[in-house]
Amino acid sequence: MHQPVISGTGVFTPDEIISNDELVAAFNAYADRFNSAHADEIATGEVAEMAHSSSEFIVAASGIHQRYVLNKSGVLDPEVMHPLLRQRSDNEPSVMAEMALDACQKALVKAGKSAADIDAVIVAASNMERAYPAIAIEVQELLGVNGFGFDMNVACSSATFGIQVASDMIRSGSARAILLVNPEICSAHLEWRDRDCHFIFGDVCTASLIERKQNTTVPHFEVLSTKCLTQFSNNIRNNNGFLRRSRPDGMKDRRDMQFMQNGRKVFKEVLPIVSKHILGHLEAAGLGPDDLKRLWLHQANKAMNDFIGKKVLGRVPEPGEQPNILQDYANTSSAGSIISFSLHSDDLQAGDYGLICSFGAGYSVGSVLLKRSA
Ligand code: CO8
Repeated sequence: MHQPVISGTGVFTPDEIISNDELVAAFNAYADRFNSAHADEIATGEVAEMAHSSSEFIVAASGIHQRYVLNKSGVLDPEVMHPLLRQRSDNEPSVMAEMALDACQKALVKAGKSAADIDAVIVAASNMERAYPAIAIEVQELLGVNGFGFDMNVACSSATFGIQVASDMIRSGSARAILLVNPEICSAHLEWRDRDCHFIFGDVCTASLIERKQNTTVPHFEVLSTKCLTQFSNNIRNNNGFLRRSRPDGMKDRRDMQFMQNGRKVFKEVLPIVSKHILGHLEAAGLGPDDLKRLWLHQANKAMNDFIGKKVLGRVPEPGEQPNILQDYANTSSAGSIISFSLHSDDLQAGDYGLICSFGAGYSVGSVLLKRSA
């Protein structure tokens, strides 16, 4: 059996940023147009008037100040309200593969490795650009990796579940090193015309290089153990699967083809599951909350993370003990906890313990217990 380690991570961040104020101005312009176009139905009560959004609400409810996106102009155009991405030919790299390539190259540099050292690529994300061929196989080709690739999807927990899959493969010997990549184009399946959720998501891609400890030449994190949990819930859902064409009402622009959630219920139901999950994982490893130097939590909501940190540690977390990145990136689904880990882990000392934890649609919860090693 080999000891799996994370020896490098990389983050691809899009060039374009949308601030809360820009987002709210576009949404309110859309709402005003909608209201004037439907003035008669609104007057008779057949159609509900669209209320304005506000930056103050967004910051207070979520802690989000801005988000990175692949295309800003489409999202902010009240006539469009979604990203506009150039249609690529089948001979060009797909959008997800291009984001993945950038993040993987950064992870390879950080780990001091080249494509020849890698045996597999796993692309794990909330939504795939296409069903087949797997994005992972395209990334494998672009990187020049021999071996194999496959895609997997556990929504917000795609990265942590992917780390479990990759770590188990390293342990058993089926690969020497694996690139686990999380390209999240959340902007393309977010409903920007719904004020309840239009502020939540952003685009990004993270990559983690997981390999055998004996092959590592850089400071790294041993993957001590992983713990995954799922429990079915319709409170976060998207119905934009391949069966959409077969619906009797056809290919309409239906609300349920974009991200749908009952945010309040998610908040209430997921919090106790996550706190219990983390404490159970630590206990099984013979550790207590006081042994943890850092918690890299899923990045959906600041209040949610404050609550989990307090519940797990039994006190208010010290600054930096539980770093948030959602104020800059918003919710980037599976990539959020990995961005936090990537940006806020180099200062840990040999022997320090930390834990990555994701949670979200499914419901799904995934935790990864790490130990810093020189
Ligand atoms: N501006 C002003 N007012 C607003 C706005 C707005 N933008 N939006 C809502 N309001 C109003 C509401 O209408 C409501 O008014 P009233 O009280 O009169 O009914 C009031 O503000 C309060 O609304 P909420 O109860 O909805 O507000 P909350 O405090 O609950 O905050 C949140 C909403 C931020 C959504 C919060 O509930 C939350 O963060 N919940 C947790 C959600 C979560 O963690 N979800 C996980 C989703 S991520 C995931 O699983 C990945 C899925 C795959 C990726 C998808 C990519 C697109």
